[in-house]
Amino acid sequence: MPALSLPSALADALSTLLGPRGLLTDASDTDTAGQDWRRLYHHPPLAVLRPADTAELAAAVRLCVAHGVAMTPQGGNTSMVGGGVPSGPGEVVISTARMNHIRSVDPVDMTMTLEAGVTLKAAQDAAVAAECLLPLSISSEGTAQIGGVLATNAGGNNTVRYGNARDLVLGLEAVLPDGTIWNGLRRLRKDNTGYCLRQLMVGAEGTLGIITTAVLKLAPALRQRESALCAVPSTEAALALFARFQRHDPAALQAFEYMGGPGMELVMRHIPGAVLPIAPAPHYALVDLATARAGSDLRGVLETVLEAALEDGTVTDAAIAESEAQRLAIWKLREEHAEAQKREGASVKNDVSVPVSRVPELLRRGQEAVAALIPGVRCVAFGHIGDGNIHFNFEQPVGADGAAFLARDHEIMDAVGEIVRDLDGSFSAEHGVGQLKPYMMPDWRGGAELEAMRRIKAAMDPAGLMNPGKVLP
Ligand code: FAD
Ligand code: 2HG
Ligand code: ZN
Repeated sequence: MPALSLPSALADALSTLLGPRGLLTDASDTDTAGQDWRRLYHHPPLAVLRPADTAELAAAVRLCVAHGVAMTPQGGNTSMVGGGVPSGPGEVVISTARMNHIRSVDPVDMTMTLEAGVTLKAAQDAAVAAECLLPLSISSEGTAQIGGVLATNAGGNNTVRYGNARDLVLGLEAVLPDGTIWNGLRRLRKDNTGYCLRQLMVGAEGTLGIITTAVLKLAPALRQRESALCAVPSTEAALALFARFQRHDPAALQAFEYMGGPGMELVMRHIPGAVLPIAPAPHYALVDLATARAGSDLRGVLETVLEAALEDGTVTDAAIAESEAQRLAIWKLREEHAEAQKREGASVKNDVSVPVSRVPELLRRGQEAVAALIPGVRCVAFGHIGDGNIHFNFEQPVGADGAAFLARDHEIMDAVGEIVRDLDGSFSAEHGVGQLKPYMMPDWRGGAELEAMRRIKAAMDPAGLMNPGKVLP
């Protein structure tokens, strides 16, 4: 039976170690820390630990281990799968919020070294100030922290060009589940020295330890950027447009995003200031071109491809951003999809990926399957179509009971999952497994793969106190 309050000896030791700013036990603080972004889970922790640095964090972990208290690492708490909140009572949350220093940005090495609690937006801004680019972009970047972004191997809008978070990590420092500090803060492009611990920590969702500092790889600053919002008649047409840009100038593509009509309607209904620059359409593609080269004719590339597509009906309407403000306004329509969907009511999310060419079939078959299960369900599909990653979400029928709809989440996820499997895809593309999807692991990653994961977990966290109830069933 887990404790309902911090054991007093542990409370005293943590209080001495962390001080009043580093140990929060008020109900309002623990309540917030126990609630996930989607409001699917709510287990207030016994306390929120907010260490100021790696040494404090490691000492706090050692104290928790000595008292047998489970720990949930938490960054910005934007997980879509309940990863950053406890999976039950009796845990503590270890927050990296105070470990938020950017230690250095090096435009020669093209790296930045920063602590886990730096928000992704602050990290991007620091890179820009040094005339570089941190090429990771997600809608939650103002809140999500580097530790959380790495722990989930976040993807987002620029994966199509630069890869996922994993591809940007050169070095890491982490506190292992027993409180040992592992310093792997190297910034080498080549370093083949045994098992790659940093890549094991990336994507482990905090089950193998807590990332405290990272060295990230930077890209050259962008000199020019062009964006367009296009109406397309079908998902096949969206893919055809993607293929044309790839053929015409693959190096220019920075992002290629898909939005269905219903999701866009929700954005227009719920997001103040959202303006659709073209007539409403059944499907939309957002094209983003960018270059670090001087004197490139990006606008020419955009116009050439769009003109041909408009001529043969691949695109039915398009708005090209004429200023940075217009560019941001177009992107806002895409970035606010998650928030608009939340405001509309209860939704079941499927963060799935399939080979890019199979996206239209996925969307067609998936919609049919879920509509047959729940008449009146609303399909809100959008996402990173250039990576084959669709947020294949379903909103409760109008007027339906939200809780009753959410109670059928496994039915919906499994109906979609069956089709995803048939198309050689994945049930978890970029958001991770968290506490929402461990039940799917035996079916999808069973046998040797899951067994190897269990052995790694047991070797690194024999007491099972680091983020229990996440990833592994
Ligand atoms: P948290 O939510 O705090 O934690 C996430 C996981 O990482 C948890 O398992 C937690 O225990 C662990 N963790 C946190 N910090 C550490 C650490 N220092 N060391 C070890 N483990 C740690 N994801 C995408 O991939 N692409 C998107 O485009 C995208 N868009 C989003 C948009 C919105 C509006 C929202 C709410 C979420 C979005 N996400 C997206 C999901 C989310 O995964 C990302 O926001 C981000 O990667 C999580 O960062 P965080 O700091 O909030 O982590
Ligand atoms: C995005 O791409 C995020 O906007 C959130 O990954 C997706 O709400 C979602 O399902
Ligand atoms: Zn996404």
